[in-house]
Amino acid sequence: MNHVVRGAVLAAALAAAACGSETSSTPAAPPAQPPPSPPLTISFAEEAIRAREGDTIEIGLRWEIRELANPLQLEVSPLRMTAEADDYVFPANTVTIPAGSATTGAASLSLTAVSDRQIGEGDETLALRLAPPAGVAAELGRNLEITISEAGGRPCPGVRISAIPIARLPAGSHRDDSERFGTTLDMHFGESARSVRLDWTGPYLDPAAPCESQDDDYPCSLFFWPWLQASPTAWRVESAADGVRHSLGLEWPETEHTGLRFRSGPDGGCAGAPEIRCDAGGCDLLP
Ligand SMILES: [Ca+2]
Repeated sequence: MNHVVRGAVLAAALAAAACGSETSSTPAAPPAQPPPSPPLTISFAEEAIRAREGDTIEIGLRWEIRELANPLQLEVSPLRMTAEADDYVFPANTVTIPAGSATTGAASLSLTAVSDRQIGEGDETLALRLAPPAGVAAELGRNLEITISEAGGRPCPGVRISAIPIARLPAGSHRDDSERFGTTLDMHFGESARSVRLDWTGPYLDPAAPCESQDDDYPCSLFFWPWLQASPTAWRVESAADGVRHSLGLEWPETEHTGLRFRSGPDGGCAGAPEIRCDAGGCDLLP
């Protein structure tokens, strides 16, 4: 063995020794341990609830306690999505979870969807979130989503009315190119409302206003005063359970408001002169 070969054998032996030394000095990694379980698990009984304006709904909560030395106050906080603060009442938003070991429990809170004068709000949503005290480790369920649906209004006994949320109409949808809004009123007249009457509330062009028509097909001589600026776009009438149902589409200039006024006919049927008024902010029932 010449010195070159002898050097290579020595280097290989040293490398093998070094490798063997490293292997024998590194301890094997311990097996991965699962993370410790939180002392309790809390969740809502449901993931979503639908409520109608005027309804009071029950919010169910349930928990599983592994080991809890002291009772704790759990906060349930609302997260507004499209709903406003005055769309619901949520008076008690804390729950006391008792101390315990290897046990389960449940509780409930109530939330009321407010019935208001707006009759065309569409669906509104909020969520409820669980929030244990700071420093308490807990496994939390998903937020509870609550959808509040429009209940409409009752201007007279036996009359129900609701509207779809108003929408700006596409440009050029009206002959005079004015910016306009539109909605559809859904009205049900029960048997007890046979004598109720309706009047348009406007908007009407003021007879004293100067006529500005530049359209040869619609000269000022064709205008009749008062000139109603709101227009029905569709009107469907059909018999329904206990009465008649009207679906009335209407549109009006965006800077104005339009609507209907209810009143008694020959046989009475309506106290006062309640009014449905629609403007850029929506449709309201006025007493
Ligand atoms: Ca409403």
